[in-house]
Amino acid sequence: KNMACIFDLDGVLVDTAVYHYKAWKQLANSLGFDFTHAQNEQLKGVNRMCSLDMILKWGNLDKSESEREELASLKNSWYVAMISKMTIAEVLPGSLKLLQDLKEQGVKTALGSASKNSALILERTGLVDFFDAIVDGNAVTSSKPDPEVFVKGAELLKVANKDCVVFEDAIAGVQAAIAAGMKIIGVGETGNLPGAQLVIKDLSAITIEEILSLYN
Ligand code: G16
Ligand code: MG
Repeated sequence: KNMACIFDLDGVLVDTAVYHYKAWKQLANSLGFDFTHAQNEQLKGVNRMCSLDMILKWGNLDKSESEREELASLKNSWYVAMISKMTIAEVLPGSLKLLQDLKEQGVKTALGSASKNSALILERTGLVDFFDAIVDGNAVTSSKPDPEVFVKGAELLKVANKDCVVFEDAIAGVQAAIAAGMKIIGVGETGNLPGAQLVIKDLSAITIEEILSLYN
């Protein structure tokens, strides 16, 4: 079957969500406020500038365009310092095995990430060679929940949208995959990701057979 698997990066393949959280929290604190864990959930999958805008709103702060650019690049410098030290140990359970199995069985794969730092993360963790196509924050103009990132992946793989399965940990990402007309396997806590066909704890909890059975 001409189908494909499209993987989100942060929170699905690698454990970088914790670094985003630390860096955004440090930025908010430096501006004199804080935000909750529940608020942080809303930032997942959302691109850098949109995340900053949400955070500034929570802190009731109004900033000019140039101040916003500065704050975003400050957060990014802290984040990049953290991910520069990442190792293969931060690849989430089951990710490597599933990517290996998919490659062995000739199932096409794409990365569908909002991050502009995906190249560094894939290089640090040794995952880059498992993807037939890479679509990240540098390749799109609209952020999840817009479907652009996944639609571009399907186009590059030459697979119909309806024959793509998206693996996502974020609400915004699940919404993007729904808008693209794709199937969704949620990664994380059940109940957190309405709209997913299936929610698993991590990628060790799924096999290729189970992925293919979504089509029956
Ligand atoms: C990720 C994260 C988001 C982050 C975004 C942009 O997306 O989940 O929290 O804001 O990328 O990242 P960067 O600042 O590195 O460009 P995904 O889609 O991989 O989960
Ligand atoms: Mg994610």
